[in-house]
Amino acid sequence: MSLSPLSWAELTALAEPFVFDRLQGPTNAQARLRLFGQPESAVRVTLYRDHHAWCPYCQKVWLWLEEQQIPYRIEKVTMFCYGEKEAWYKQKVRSGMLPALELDGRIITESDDILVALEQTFGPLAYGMNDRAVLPLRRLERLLFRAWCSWLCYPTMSAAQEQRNRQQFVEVVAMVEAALAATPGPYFLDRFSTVDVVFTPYVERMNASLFYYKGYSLREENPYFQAWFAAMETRSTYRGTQSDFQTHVHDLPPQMGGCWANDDRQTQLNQQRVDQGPWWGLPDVTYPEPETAPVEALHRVVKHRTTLVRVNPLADDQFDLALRCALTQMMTGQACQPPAGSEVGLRYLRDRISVPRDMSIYAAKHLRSALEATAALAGDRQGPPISNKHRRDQDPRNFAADLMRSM
Ligand SMILES: N[C@@H](CCC(=O)N[C@@H](CS)C(=O)NCC(=O)O)C(=O)O
Repeated sequence: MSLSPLSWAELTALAEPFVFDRLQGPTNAQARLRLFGQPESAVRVTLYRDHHAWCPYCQKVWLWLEEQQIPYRIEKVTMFCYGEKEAWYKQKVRSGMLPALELDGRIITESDDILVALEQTFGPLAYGMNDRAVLPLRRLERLLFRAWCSWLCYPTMSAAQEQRNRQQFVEVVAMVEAALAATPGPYFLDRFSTVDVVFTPYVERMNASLFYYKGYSLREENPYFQAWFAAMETRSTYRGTQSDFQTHVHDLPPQMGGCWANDDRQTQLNQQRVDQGPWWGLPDVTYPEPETAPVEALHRVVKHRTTLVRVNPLADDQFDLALRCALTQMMTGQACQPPAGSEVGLRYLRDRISVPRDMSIYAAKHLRSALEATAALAGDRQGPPISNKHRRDQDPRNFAADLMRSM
């Protein structure tokens, strides 16, 4: 039996129990100011990072500040791949590159230099960036990064070349596994430290992109990586910055200049699963799902519903109804028949939920699943494909009114 869709008033009432303190609560991508219980007058730091939380070097600085509980302001800037760089930012940082940090009025760029400046001011995160124990691990991280790029970001002319690139990456992974095995706990040194922060952004992106483009599961094939990811996921700081597979595999190509899939059967299966579900059980997250995940997803959609309806390729009335059907299905678990032809609009949104920009990883799994289940009742047409060259479909100017409201 199909339910009739709940009204926005009913959905808003269901979303109400979700309360979240962006300023003082757990790490989140929406905050513009983080105080950690201190007065605003204590703020000495402004972090300039990208609107969508896609920039890996920004994640590194973001995670460090959250771990150290340094009060800071966040200013969001557009990346070239999804829009036009703000003129005020180019006046501060001529290259427009991210991240940048303002510390007591001084602008610092380059994420490693930023971390060094932060630790000189506020103290190191367990170990300093230039500590004797840290330097070789930082070099190993760059070696891993280069092996990943060589495999993922260049087209290969032959199966033998593809195999060599894979082998080269796997050999560096074995070195990282050995480094992780050399300490008693799950982290790179004897306790959580700046080294884990340095590895986080690209290891997360490697896990997603190799699963999708190469049929290789970094997290599942390497026990020490698995333990490291699991340990990272015990930290609310990491959970707040953590993205999901679907977001990363489509935000990386325009940032990296392309990601090249091999033609393995496993790759095809993984691509189908990441794009079209089911999203449960993917090796992008393993910590237990919080009970609040569906209501979080609802809360976020209700808040931005006017813009979501406006930017959707379907007519406003048709998508408004279809979206309410999907949300009704998400909150009640019962099917709600959407209007004929609305599957394209529902899948358009399914493909553009961005984690953690819009919501946490489990909230997104609920929302993607409800959108897909509802779309499937209408038909099997997919939404317009996502470009590999740019993501101007995500231009933050389309969401300008919402951005003002979320300040
Ligand atoms: N070495 C720099 C690299 C920074 C970098 O490559 N930033 C990219 C984003 S991840 C950037 O700002 N690109 C310009 C843009 O996309 O707008 C650092 O560590 O901070």
